[in-house]
Amino acid sequence: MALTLYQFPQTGRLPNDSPFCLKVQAYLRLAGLEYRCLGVPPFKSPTGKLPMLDDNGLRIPDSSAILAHLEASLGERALDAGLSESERAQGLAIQRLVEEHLYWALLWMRWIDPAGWPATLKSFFGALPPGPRQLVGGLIRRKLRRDARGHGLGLLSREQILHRAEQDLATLAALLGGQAYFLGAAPRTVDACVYGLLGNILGSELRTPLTELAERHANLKAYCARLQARCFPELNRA
Ligand SMILES: N[C@@H](CCC(=O)N[C@@H](CS)C(=O)NCC(=O)O)C(=O)O
Repeated sequence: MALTLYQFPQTGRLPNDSPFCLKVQAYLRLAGLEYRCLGVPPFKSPTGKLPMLDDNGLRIPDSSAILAHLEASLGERALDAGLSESERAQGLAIQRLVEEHLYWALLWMRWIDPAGWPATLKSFFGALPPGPRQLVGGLIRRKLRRDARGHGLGLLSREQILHRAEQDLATLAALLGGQAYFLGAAPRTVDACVYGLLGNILGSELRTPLTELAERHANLKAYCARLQARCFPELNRA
């Protein structure tokens, strides 16, 4: 397999500050697959979003489609091999909580919240001169504000969004309990999904109010550190 991951250019210490790009990298590391990364703008992907994987010329946009493709290629070595129907259902429910709800709270805190925006602008567009930085950053911010309203979470107040995120994080902490990973002793695809977002909440230099909310849960912090050490040991050495 010759795998190339198209993702946003790396801007901080994490392999990627995009939760969906970090998810795919975490999966590739957990599955022990060799890959290379290319930093590109999102319009390079047919969906206008990243990540996208190139597997020997076959281009696959969407992190979940990428994981499904790789799981099918791995057969018995797939991360989810041997899971029962009920475990797969639990994994999907957790994934949806993280990607279809908590993700939007992080997006809002980074991109829309006036308190978070200056740090986001600097982190993602700091390489641009001040004029283009404001222009390009502002255009993307406007699009993401529209997207967050379309999703629905972006129609709520800041306090309501924080409350929802607090509920999501407490739910994740309760579901994880004392287990090493969400479905037991071994990491599965759901853990790549959760780490993509939780790694961004807890491990990015781009701190938001969600960082403190997540830090209240010792088991989520330990889980994140466990996955980071397993997937990206180079970060622990840095
Ligand atoms: N369902 C997609 C979501 C990917 C996604 O939302 N990517 C974001 C970055 S985290 C993106 O490319 N946003 C660019 C945009 O919306 O313009 C997946 O799982 O890959």
